[in-house]
This record gives sequence, C-alpha cells and structure tokens, in this order.
Amino acid sequence: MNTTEKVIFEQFPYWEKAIGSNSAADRAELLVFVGCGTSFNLALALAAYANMAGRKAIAVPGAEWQNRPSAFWPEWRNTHVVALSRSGETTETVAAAKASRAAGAFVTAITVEPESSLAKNCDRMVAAETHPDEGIVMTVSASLMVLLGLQMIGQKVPASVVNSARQLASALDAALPGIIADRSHFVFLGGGPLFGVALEGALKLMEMSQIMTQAFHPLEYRHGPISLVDGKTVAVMLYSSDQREAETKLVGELREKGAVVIGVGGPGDLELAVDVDLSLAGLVVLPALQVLGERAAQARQIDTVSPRHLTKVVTL
Ligand code: F1P
Repeated sequence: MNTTEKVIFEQFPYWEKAIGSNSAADRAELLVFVGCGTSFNLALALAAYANMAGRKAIAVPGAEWQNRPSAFWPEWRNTHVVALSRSGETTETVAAAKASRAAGAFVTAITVEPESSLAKNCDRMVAAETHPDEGIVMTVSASLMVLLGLQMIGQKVPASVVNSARQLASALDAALPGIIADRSHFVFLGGGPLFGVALEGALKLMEMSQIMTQAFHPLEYRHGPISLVDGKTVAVMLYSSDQREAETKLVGELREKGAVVIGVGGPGDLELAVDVDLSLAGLVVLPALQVLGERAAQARQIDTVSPRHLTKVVTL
C-alpha cells in the first residue's frame, strides 16, 4: 500500500477531531470563497452550500479575486473573504487575502497550516490537524476543509458522517476493479454543491492517473459533451436528492451509449448507497472519489506519491 492510499483510508480520525471544532461565522456580508486547484473546487461547493443555507456567497479562483475582483462582485471591499488553502502558502490565495484585507474586507482562512503566511494574513483562522503523511495529492486536507467550511456556514456535521464516508469509500473500492478496467474516458456529473465536488473528483483522477477527465452539471452533459460517450467511458453520477429523476434518466441514456455508470446515491451499473442528504453529501463522497483516483492510477501503474509535473504548493 503506498502512502497516498494509506492516508486516504486513515483520514477518518482527523475528521472526528475536526467535528464541532469551529462555530458558524456571524458576519452577514457576501461570502467570497477563494482558493486554487482543489481548494477552488471546495470553494465552489461551499459557496453553493452557503447559498442553500440562506447566506449570499460566490466562489472565485485566487488569482481572479486578486487581480480582477470587480468582474465578480462590484462592491468587493464590503465582503467576507474565506480563503481556503491546505498549505497556506499558495501565492495567488495569499495575495488575494492580503489585497482583500488592504481594501477593508474581513478575511477568514481555512487551512491545516496554522503557522502559514495565509494564517498570518487573516482576521480569523479556522484550522484542523491533518494526517502527517499526506503528500502532494491533496486528500485528507480537502475533506477537512469542507468539513470546517460547512461548520462555518452553520451546518451541523454529525459524528455519523465519519461512518457514512468510510463505508462509501470501502464499497466503491470493493466494486471498482471490474468497473474501470480498460476504460480511458472519465466524466464526473454533479449539480448544486455537488458540481464543485464533481470537479474535485475529476481533478483528483487527472492528478493521480493522468487520465483525461471532465466534470459537468448533469443536465449540461446532453448539450454537447455527450458526443464523446462510448464503450471507453466511465460516468460517475453524484446524485442529488432533489433532481434524482432527471439524473436517473440521463444515466439511462449514457448506459445505452456504452458508458459504465458509477451511481453514487442512485442507479447505475454500480449503485452505491449514500445515507446522508444533499446538505452533507458533498463531504461524505470525497474519500470515495479519492479512492477512485488512486485505484485508476494503480491500474495504469502510475505512482501517486510523486505525480508528474505536480508540487505540493504552487508559489510564483
Ligand atoms: C492547492 C493546489 C492543489 C494542487 C497542487 C497545488 O494548494 O493547487 O489543489 O493539487 O498540489 O496546490 P493549497 O492552496 O490548498 O495549498
């Protein structure tokens, strides 16, 4: 077992420590979730969750918020910027936090590095302890930042999510070998908060296995991308409880065209039960998506401990 795989399966005690560790933010301004790479995908999911919880929120990549905030929100000074970064050292995210504070915005940092530059350039820090062996590919820290972010927007995270996530990851792992063999085109589909999570599933798979991968809102997939579906396709459908019927119909069409479908929370060639509702699904499915990336890499004999062209932190 390599370190990446070990860390994915050993992440759950860190979830247990993070549950209940931070309270909801009381600030009422527009929430701007900012991050790069995985952290931006998590920002997208958290912004959707914040809106669903009655807040006002957007997600913006670090460099975009640093360089052209007015393209996203005209009154950007009057915002509460929530900067997500595992390392707390990503150049664009740190610069976005500094620029926001200089302009008078309130900045919360969500990180696992309490001594980092980001932690030193925020008004409030929300941090968790992560697995000491986590490597270049972000796994446990991604899950932890979503957990902390959900708590920050007032979502109660029950201790039971740990088992839900662990079981889902194990169930997918047990069923995977027959499902992904000889398949080279992967697509992740998820709506609402699960869109950011679908993007994260795709990014994880790309980083770990170098397989060309895409992510879409489910019903967007018919509008062009469906032309790529054939017998080499694996579609991962992250079902949302409120759009299940429409998503099930789409899955039927994908299967007719030759795709194998991993149904996370609904029908597919593989049907995996998700025992939480949409408000927690974005957290609970993350470890399973990390397992998928690792197993796809192993099937291609690709080392996820030293992934090609990647570094743990991007500094410019
Ligand atoms: C974010 C990130 C990762 C990516 C790569 C470089 O870092 O872009 O998502 O996989 O390893 O860093 P961070 O700001 O969360 O530390």
